[in-house]
Amino acid sequence: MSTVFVFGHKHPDNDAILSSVMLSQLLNQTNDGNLYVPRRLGEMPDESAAILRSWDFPEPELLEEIPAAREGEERQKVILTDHNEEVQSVHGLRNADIVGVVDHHRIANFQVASPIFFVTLPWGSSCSIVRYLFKAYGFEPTVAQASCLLAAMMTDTVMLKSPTTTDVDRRYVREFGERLGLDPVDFGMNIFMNRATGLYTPDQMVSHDIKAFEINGKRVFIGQYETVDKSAALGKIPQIREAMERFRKAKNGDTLVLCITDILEEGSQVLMCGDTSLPRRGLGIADAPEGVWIPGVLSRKKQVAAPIIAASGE
Ligand SMILES: [Mn+2]
Repeated sequence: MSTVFVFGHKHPDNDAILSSVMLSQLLNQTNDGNLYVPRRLGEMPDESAAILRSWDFPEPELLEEIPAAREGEERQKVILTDHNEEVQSVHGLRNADIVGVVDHHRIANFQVASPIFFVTLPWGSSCSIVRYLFKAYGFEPTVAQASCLLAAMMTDTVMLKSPTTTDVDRRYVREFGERLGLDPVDFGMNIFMNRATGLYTPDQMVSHDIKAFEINGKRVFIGQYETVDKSAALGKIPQIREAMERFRKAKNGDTLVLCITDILEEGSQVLMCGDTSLPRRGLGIADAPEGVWIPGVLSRKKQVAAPIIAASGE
C-alpha cells in the first residue's frame, strides 16, 4: 500500500482544489489498496474553503515540496490534477513518481517511464473529467460530492460562458442541477460571491491566479484576476503595473501578462510587462499603458495562452 498525494497546480483555483479532493475521494472508494490524500500547492481560494467547510470536508494540507527519497525509502507517488507541466507543479516533482494525471490543459514536456493513469480531455473543467471517472468506476457522487464538482464546473467555465465549455460540461451541469434541485447559474454566482477578490491589493490581483509557461526558452507568466466589477481594478492601473513588474522580477520572468476579467461584462482588460513582443503578436494588441479591453476573452487557456504560444512558432 502506498500513500499517493493528489494535487492541482500552484496558485490553486477552485478547479485545482476540488478536482484533487474529489478525485482522492473517488479513488479511495475504489479500495485499490492505496491511500489517496489531497494536497494543495498554495493558498486556499476563498470559494473552495467555503464549499468544503459547508460539507464538513477537511481542507487539503499545503505541500511545500517533495524531498528526495532517502535510501531504502519508496519515492513519493503523486497524481496531478488540473495541470501536467512541471513549471506549474510542486517543487521537487522529479523526486516523485507520477502515477496519474487528470487534466484539461495542453500537454507539454511530459514523459514517464511506466504506464500511468493519464486522463486528459479538452472539457471545460477538470471536475467534469472527475465526474466522468465517477461514472467509469461505477460510483454515483453523493449530494456533497455533486455540489463540490458542480461548484468547480461553474467557476472554471465562468458559468458555462467560457469558450472552453463543451456539450459534456453542459450536460453534467444540467444533471447535477436537477439532482440537487437548484439553478446552476444561481449556484455558481453564489460560489463567485464567496471570493474576497473585491478587496484584493494589486499584488494579490497579480499573484492570486498566475501560471508560468516556458515558451521558446522564455518564462512567460499569465495571470488572471476575475471580478464581477472591473472598475475598481481599473482605478488602480499604475499600482497594478508596479505589482506586475515586482512579481516578474522576483520570479525571473521574461514576460508577464495580466488579464483583468470581468465575468459579468464578459471580457478582459489585458496588461503586459517585460518583453511584450510575444503577447503583442499573439493577441494582436498594443502594450497600452492602461491595458487593452478585449471583449469576449474569458479563458486564459484558449484565448490568451494558446495564441501567445502559437505566435512563438511563427
Ligand atoms: Mn481547470
